[in-house]
Amino acid sequence: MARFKVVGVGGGGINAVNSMINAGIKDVEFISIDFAPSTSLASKHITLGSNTEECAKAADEHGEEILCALKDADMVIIVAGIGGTTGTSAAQVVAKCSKKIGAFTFGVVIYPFLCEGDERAERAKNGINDLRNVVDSILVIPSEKLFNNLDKSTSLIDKFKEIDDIIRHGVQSICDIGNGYSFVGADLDMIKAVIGNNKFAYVGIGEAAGNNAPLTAFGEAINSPFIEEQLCEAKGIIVHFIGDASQFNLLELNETVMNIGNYVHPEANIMWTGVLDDAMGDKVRAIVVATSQCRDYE
Ligand SMILES: Nc1nc2c(ncn2[C@@H]2O[C@H](COP(=O)(O)OP(=O)(O)OP(=O)(O)O)[C@@H](O)[C@H]2O)c(=O)[nH]1
Ligand SMILES: [Mg+2]
Repeated sequence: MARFKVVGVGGGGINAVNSMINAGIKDVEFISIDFAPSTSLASKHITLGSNTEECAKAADEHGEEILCALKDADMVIIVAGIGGTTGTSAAQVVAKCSKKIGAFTFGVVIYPFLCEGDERAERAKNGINDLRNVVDSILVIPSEKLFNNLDKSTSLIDKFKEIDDIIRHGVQSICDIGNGYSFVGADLDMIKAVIGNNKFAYVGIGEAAGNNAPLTAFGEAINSPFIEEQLCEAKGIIVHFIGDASQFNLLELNETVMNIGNYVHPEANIMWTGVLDDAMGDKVRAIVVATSQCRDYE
């Protein structure tokens, strides 16, 4: 089995990690890092213990402790809200430590809502552009794009939870594939080949039931607000299905996977995988992680 370590850095990162722990993601070790003791449910918490202004320096000073926590990992997934102080600066330190031990390093960052202000947005952009230089691949969740389907009862916290769920499903899929649970052969090296090598990744999720559920779920995933128009330029795509065995009709599945190439760049590296879960009932979930070459985040 591959060894996965997921590190939540700062308040947003730790909340996202807590949601994974509450949902019972298996075969993953969780670590959290914040400047103060926190509400983290991770088995290992590192307190940087300085005022937040000195966060980058404090994270550097905890390099040995971070290296020790990451030890033996094959893949390190760093989750942080970007644009604040702790996540933005300490995520880079964690990424450097992860590269140092030779782990495949995947950054997952939550980009702030517009209403959080220009200053935060500017810090977030700079933070992403710095982080992308020290990870193998970076997935940015642009929170602002969740502004469709809003009504007066939607709270900011609801939207944070929605983002946490998307990250959780993405992380669970990567770990399941990497651990060999897919019913079509796949492993961590194949994931690395598709999403690695200095890429920008984006994620979409869809769910459907009934006739042709895999195809409908895939359609919903690629039309999700985080994917949209960029997909045609994607040079890599992983399409992962979760559902009960009865939902994977061979003809339907075949039609769905043969279709993937129509939506991405002609040279795209395409990978599809699936995991059985009878708790899904008559539903199929499709999780799409697509990648394009890294560029400056604007
Ligand atoms: N999905 C999600 N995003 C969050 C959550 N909390 C904060 N964020 C986002 O993450 C960004 C960074 O915020 P925090 O993670 O609280 O900041 P921090 O890294 O702890 O930094 P400081 O508190 O400033 O030291 C925010 O601008 C929000 O957009 C959360 O619970 N879930
Ligand atoms: Mg904080």
